[in-house]
Amino acid sequence: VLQAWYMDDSNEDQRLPHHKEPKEFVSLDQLAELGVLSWKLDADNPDTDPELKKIREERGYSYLDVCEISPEKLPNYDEKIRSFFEEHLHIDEEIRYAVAGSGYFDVRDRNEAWIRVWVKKGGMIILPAGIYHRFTLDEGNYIKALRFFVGEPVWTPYNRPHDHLPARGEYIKNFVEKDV
Ligand code: KMT
Ligand code: NI
Repeated sequence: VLQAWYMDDSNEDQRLPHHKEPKEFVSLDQLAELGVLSWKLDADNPDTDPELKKIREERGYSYLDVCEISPEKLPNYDEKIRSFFEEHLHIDEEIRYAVAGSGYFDVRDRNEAWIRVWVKKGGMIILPAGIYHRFTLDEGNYIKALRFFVGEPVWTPYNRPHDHLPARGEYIKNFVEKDV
């Protein structure tokens, strides 16, 4: 449901796994040290799932919508796919919960190496404000994700470099410079 690994540096198809040789996996605890939180939830019952309800209440995720990525369902599909894969940050958390399909959320570690996080059905991920990241579909070419937000959603991506933003400074202070 949730797996993470360091990426190779080949420029091949972004939808391929891009494992290093040999594979180098990253634990969910290591992700948490970068501020990336994740849960495995019951994706067949998101409406009644007490665990999801608790996460939403504790973190104040009042807003919810559904984002389905497929050529049929997403307007401007090709352009969106391209822009999701541009390295960027947000000034708020990016919260996604895969209820069908799967995809890769790539995040930068402390040393700027790419970690690929494979989120499959039942996987929920929170990227902290200010982390540089990108998204791509995998070879399955489909994801249906719930998107959450605290209050009115703002999805603005700030493509790298946007290091002067307060959210970036906060992220660095909390997760890059901190000894863990
Ligand atoms: C984003 O912000 O990158 C997206 O919404 C795409 C991933 S959501 C499945
Ligand atoms: Ni994003």
